Amino acid sequence: MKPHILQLNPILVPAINERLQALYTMHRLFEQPDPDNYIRRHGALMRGVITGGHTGISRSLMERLPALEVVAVNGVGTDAVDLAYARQRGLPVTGTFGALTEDVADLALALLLAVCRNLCAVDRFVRAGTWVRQPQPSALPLARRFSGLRVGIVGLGRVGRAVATRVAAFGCPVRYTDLREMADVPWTFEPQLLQLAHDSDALVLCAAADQAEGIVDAAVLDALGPRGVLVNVARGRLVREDDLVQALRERRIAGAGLDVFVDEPNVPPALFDMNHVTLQAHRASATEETRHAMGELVLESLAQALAGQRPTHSLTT
Ligand code: 8YV
Repeated sequence: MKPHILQLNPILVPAINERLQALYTMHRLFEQPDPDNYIRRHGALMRGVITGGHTGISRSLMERLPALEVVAVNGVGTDAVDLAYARQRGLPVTGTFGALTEDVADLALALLLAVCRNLCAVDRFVRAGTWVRQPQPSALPLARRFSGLRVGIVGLGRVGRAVATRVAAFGCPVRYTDLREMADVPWTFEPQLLQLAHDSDALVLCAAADQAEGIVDAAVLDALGPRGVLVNVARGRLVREDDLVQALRERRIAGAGLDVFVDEPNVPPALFDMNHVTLQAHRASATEETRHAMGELVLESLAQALAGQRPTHSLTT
């Protein structure tokens, strides 16, 4: 009999879905009209869970899955999984570590360039026919040069390092903050986020959110200042969103490029009218290449755990 796997989020790569279907009896909870009732009826069968980084899995759901042997996160963020409970139960929680680094860093760079060069606002200006109606050069404000800006990286993990490498190629001096200084990188460590913001033209958030909720608040935004740009490709809740909206509204920072939000898919409506903000829909890892590689790691983790081995990418066992 094929093992039963509970899937909390869709996977958008057909080849991965085909292999999941061939190997397992898949239960796609996101397609169920009454998920609670579905778990009541089938929860006892589930030996594995596949979930997204942002979705994770609650302790209460894990408690309703008594046969559970593995939680495979199709992502790198495990902040939405109760890791302490998983450890206590001896459950491996796996991630797709390393698979999405390049694409997330690429999107951070795209957002830096988009905000500095007003890419999306100017695109809207052209599409709306405004250029024809207002052909004078003064109809658009001058943009900001990105090359050479001082970039501060918050969280120098795999993604932070990949962002640092990219912006260094644009001639940007790089500083970073993290829980500790890293001896193997050429960039300058700054232990205080407030000081890093003060010394940066652009702050790029690449940190795990587990112990860093709300670290970017009004004081940090004011330290970044009216010429400063904030980019977030990590988690919305690293930022106090109300403080960010207010700082943008009052032009206390110059702009923001945001892929993640506190309450996705809900984005503060105040941001919709701001031309100095570029918005994405949590898309940093959403390329064919990365999602394929992530799917392979999910398949590998399930296979290892269900064969009684410790999954290579387990965080908890
Ligand atoms: C994905 C993410 O959007 O890796 C993460 O933690 O948030 C993203 O890469 C998500 O996990 C896809 O399911």
